[in-house]
Amino acid sequence: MNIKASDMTLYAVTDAAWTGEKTLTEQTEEAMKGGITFLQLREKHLPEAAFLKEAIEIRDLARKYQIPFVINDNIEIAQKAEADGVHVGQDDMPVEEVRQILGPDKIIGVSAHNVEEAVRAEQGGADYLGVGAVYPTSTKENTSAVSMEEMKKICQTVSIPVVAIGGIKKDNMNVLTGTGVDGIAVVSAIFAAKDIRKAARELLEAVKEMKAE
Ligand code: TZP
Ligand code: MG
Repeated sequence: MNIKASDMTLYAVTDAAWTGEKTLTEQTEEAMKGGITFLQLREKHLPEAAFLKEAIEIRDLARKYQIPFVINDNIEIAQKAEADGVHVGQDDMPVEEVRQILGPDKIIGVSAHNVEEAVRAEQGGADYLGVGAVYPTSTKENTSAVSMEEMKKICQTVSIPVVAIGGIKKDNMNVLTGTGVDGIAVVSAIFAAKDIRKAARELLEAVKEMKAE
């Protein structure tokens, strides 16, 4: 499915590790009110039934706020919850297979770390790419750094939207200026914030400025 590059502006990835007083669904709604433009549900620890329940709840929110919504890795949950699509990494099911299962109308995002992976993903039917890590991050284990030179090359080479990920905050995203990325994907910069709505709003402003530079 063709997605709008503008949907990539502020891409939020959930992390249940940060849920304290508020539930993940409440946190997610706050992020939507703050202006996120895309949402990925990334849930690594829940048993299937609980995962599905959560996915359905968040799908309903995503529809209410009209935000594209994908599920990390789990194609079955994505189908059962009627999500808009899935996001897969290099070690997950190949994008061609995912496309065969989901058909042309669903969104498929792929993580890429270099031009070769980016081109392969695009040729295989990916709708957008997540590229990183821009900075080291404690949110995900075993990430390796992508240089901004490589980021720029990827953006110049593929024609699908590219979103940068990994350790990105309001005050350090300037490194992406001029790379051609369509937006940023963040976990902790939104979900670890005390005021999630405000954090999302400020990030959105900062990305728009960065893209305009
Ligand atoms: N993929 C590459 S880095 C990363 C993922 C899921 C984690 C990004 O989290 P944060 O908290 O925005 O650094
Ligand atoms: Mg994965």
